[in-house]
Amino acid sequence: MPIWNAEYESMARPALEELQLRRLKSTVAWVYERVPYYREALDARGVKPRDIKSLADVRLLPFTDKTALRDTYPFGMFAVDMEHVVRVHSSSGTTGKPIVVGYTKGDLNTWTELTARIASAAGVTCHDRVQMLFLYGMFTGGWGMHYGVERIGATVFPAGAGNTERQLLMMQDFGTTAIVGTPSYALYIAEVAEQAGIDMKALPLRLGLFGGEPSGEGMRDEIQKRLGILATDNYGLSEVMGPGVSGECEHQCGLHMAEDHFLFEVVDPRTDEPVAEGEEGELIITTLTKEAFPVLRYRTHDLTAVDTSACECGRTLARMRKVRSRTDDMLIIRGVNVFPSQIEDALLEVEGVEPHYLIVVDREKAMDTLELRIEVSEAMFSDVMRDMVAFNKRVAERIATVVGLQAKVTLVEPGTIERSVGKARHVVDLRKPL
Ligand code: DLL
Repeated sequence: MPIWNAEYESMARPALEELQLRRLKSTVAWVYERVPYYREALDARGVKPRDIKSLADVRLLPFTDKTALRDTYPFGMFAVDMEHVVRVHSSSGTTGKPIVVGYTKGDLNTWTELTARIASAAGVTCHDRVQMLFLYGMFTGGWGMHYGVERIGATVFPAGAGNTERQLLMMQDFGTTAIVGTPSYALYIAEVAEQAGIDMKALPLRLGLFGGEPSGEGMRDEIQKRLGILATDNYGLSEVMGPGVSGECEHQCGLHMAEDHFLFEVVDPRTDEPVAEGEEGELIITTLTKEAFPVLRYRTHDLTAVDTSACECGRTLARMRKVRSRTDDMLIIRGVNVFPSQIEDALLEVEGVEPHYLIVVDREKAMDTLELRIEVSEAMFSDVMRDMVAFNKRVAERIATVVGLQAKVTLVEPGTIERSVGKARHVVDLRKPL
């Protein structure tokens, strides 16, 4: 299959490293001049942009984490004036204080190139009709993939997430050949289709590009079998760009990383020391070409391992193993990133909620479910049904506002949630690894 940008995707490693070093030096100089946060962080370590002389010198730079991005909310990490920012996105999950990221025209062009790259690696061509199942809006998934697919010249149906019956109707009537969305939604579509008696394998659908949440080989097999397609995985995060950071080619043997635009490190999260190739650790990303929102050594909290061996497709870009877990407690529920602490804060704001609660995440017919089992005070645990229903509604509304997810709220009698002598267990994730 042809490579979208063979010049960069199949570069010899020495030339790639030379390019990375040049770009790293200019990124460090760029943020030092333009972003007070980075200038202070570099000064505090006694590091000047001129100290970056080799790629290994990236380790002189400070790590950046979510806290820094939150503390500078909304635009404090932008390295250009707003007049040069043409698009803003934010991380999913919070309406409280999301992480806000910006793009210049140049950034959008790079982003489009990189999503075109992964769509093309999966096999999308100008002959495809691509139905977008990702959310559009502040989430990077919809828009990010949309422009890349369009650049390839494929026909895009920007359906967005949800309304599964209509999605199926479009797939049948418009002759959709590829879908782009979360793997769990793809599986849900397969189930709805089966119930409706639609034979997906008889449709022209042949490809699926999935990402935004972890999924294993078991999930891939299911999707491929039930939809009759080839399914590839792609990875990214808003803080460094969105989708397009890495993605699988048709050989499905790891996600080719856009090393010409990002410098990737894998470190042992306990010691912060680099791990050997093939060993698992936390992925750390430094952007090399971003203008509006560059990041130095961003801690993704995602666990993976890197493989630089040759791939049959001819790309020389290293591949990262599918991300299956994280170093922190972030949950991804129906594609929305949620920290248990956010749920706790929202819950405790509602009068009558006791700090004894359990967050139960499960999966019903391939769709994630969120249930909150909450102990209410003796006074609240009234037998007046009307009061209980109103209380339930208040809690569910609060969660929907803060976290952006519909939750089932179950009130339980005081004293019924297991107490713990050590760390309280607030989250039960019953989803079986797929
Ligand atoms: O999920 C960007 C994206 C959209 C990637 C569409 C691919 C396709 P965020 O909402 O900021 O951005 O969430 C980023 O989601 O740190 C991972 O923990 C997780 N994640 C994203 N893609 C994958 C994947 C988008 N393919 C966070 N496998 C990341 C596993 C993934 N985890």
